[in-house]
Amino acid sequence: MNPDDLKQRLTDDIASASDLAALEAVRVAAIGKSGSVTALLKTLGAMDADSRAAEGPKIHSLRECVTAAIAERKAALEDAELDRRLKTEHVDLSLPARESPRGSVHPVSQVMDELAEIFADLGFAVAEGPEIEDDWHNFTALNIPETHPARDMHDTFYMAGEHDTQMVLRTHTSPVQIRTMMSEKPPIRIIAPGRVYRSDSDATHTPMFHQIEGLVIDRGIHMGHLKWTLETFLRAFFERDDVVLRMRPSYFPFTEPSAEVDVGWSIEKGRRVVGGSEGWMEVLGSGMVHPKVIAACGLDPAEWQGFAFGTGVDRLAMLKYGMDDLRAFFDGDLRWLKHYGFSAFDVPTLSGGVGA
Ligand code: 2NL
Repeated sequence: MNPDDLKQRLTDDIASASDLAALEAVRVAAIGKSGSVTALLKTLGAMDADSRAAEGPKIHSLRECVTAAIAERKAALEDAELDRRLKTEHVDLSLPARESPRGSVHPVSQVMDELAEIFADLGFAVAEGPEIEDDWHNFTALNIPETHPARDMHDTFYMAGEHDTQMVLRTHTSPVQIRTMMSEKPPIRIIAPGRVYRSDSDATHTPMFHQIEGLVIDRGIHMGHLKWTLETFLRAFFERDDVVLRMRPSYFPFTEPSAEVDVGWSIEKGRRVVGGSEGWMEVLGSGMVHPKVIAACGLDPAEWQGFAFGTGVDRLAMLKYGMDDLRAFFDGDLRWLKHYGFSAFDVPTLSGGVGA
């Protein structure tokens, strides 16, 4: 077929291609490997020079025209397709939103909330303070002498402070209580939850962990107040009325007398649970605030007495929710959090709590 006739036929074919697939078929039949225009191009090779000079430009121009016409038709078909979709498709604003990934509350945060809730019921406020402390608030005011092993470089993270002073990552939350005693008048009833740091790392110790301490300062405070408070707190926390306490004499520089507190456990359905007294495990340290500590905070120990206690929040979480490896708390493994994490709506209700 001569180039002019072929051009006419292909122009008709392109114009009548009603969709992209039909247009593609026309393209392949025209300028594809064995297309009609391609076949015409191939005849040039067998021509003598004069015929080639005459026919060459016609055939090449035919190829260009066809290619351009196909591109134009393709754009028109795509526009038409877009118009059709814009007319027929619409956004349904009434559909529910696609769900985005939702986080969960870390067990340590959940337990801190539970503890704050329980102690709020008992009239304790939450106190907070800096994690980078000076030597005086972290050690000296707490009757921890210069030679005490807690001050050892190996046990504590020191850093340089301003004006040639030395600062320390607080090793307990006690400095928060020191600050409260310095700035507020008794009676004082506070808990101090938060991060604390020790240079210690193995299966049962992480260099950062969470502690909660409690402090009561008032007139006429004695060990009976301490024991009742701890018993009431532990029964509310473990949600069992049969939690039994055992207090053993102990030593802390900042309390006198000092007592370690064990809770009784028993075996239920093959698992060890808090409650009863088949065996004992240590959960708290406690005691009557040392007169030297009270005096260091500017209060008269003859007038004001108090009790204090401290425990690990991570450990309490492990005991209450049956977790077995302390290190998993800080791995950031989302699978672990999915298993143990709490929904933001799991506010601590404490059905077996203090007020109940
Ligand atoms: C433990 C023991 C304890 C305290 C913390 C305290 C705070 C002040 C004064 C006196 Cl300001 N005492 N805190 C008392 C006894 C024990 O913690 O085993 N913690 C993990």
